[in-house]
Amino acid sequence: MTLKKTLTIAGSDTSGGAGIQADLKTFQEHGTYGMTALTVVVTMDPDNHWSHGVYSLPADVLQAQIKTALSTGIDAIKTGMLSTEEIIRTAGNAIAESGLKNVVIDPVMVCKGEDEVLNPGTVDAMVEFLLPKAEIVTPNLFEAGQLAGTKTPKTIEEMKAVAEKIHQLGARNVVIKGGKQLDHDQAIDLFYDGNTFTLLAAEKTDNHYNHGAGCTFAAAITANLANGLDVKEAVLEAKKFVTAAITNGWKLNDYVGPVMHGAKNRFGASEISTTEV
Ligand code: PXL
Repeated sequence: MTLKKTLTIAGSDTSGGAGIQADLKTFQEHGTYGMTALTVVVTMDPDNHWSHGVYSLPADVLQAQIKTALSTGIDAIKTGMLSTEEIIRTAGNAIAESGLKNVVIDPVMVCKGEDEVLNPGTVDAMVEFLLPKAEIVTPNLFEAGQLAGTKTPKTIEEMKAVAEKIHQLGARNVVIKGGKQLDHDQAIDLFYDGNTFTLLAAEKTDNHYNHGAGCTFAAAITANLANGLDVKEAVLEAKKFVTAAITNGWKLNDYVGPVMHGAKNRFGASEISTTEV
């Protein structure tokens, strides 16, 4: 039996909920064979309120990992936390050389609870080296505003305008994760394929244990593309997967509660509704 191969170019979340750990768990749940190219190691200090340490790997080490993985014939690639401009350029150029269409860009700029953009200049590098290669880009509200060079969208109309801008920058499809943050009675994401805007809505949960939700959503899209779904179907199925994961999020310690990556396959998918807007 051969498996579809999925590669994540991302950081290690030592606590296991986000980053490559989320990606590999999610790939596994989708029956794809996960591979990794590590960009950065993130640690958490239990003696200092779980504050994050961020340790970047050299770009040539990243380059060598991507070369290894691509040589095996990858079906879909996802990018996550890319900590420096050089790392972003290295990833973007390698993706371009691969000629792969199934490219999911999760433009990670902050970890939950830490509110700095990772590094000045990384947003410009993402726009230059990653967006033009994206089959789909998966920003949250803050990241969407940063990529579009506008303020953070707060309404569905503002999300539509920002999605159009990001599409013009070269991403073939855009899904903006409104999640629970929008002033709406459901958890809303907006999908745009260059023609049509579709709202994806799930019931809001009052569970605050959602660490790793963004990585898990993008990894599920990546696996779904590798498994042959079209982009919209891949996004819809990923939303069902991540909603189940969030609904079953759990407390790891006093600081962090990860999603349960395997929840959909154990407890069933969550209901999602779609509406064109
Ligand atoms: O959730 C964003 C994220 C992505 N990647 C890594 C992280 C985090 C947040 O903690 O550690 C490696």
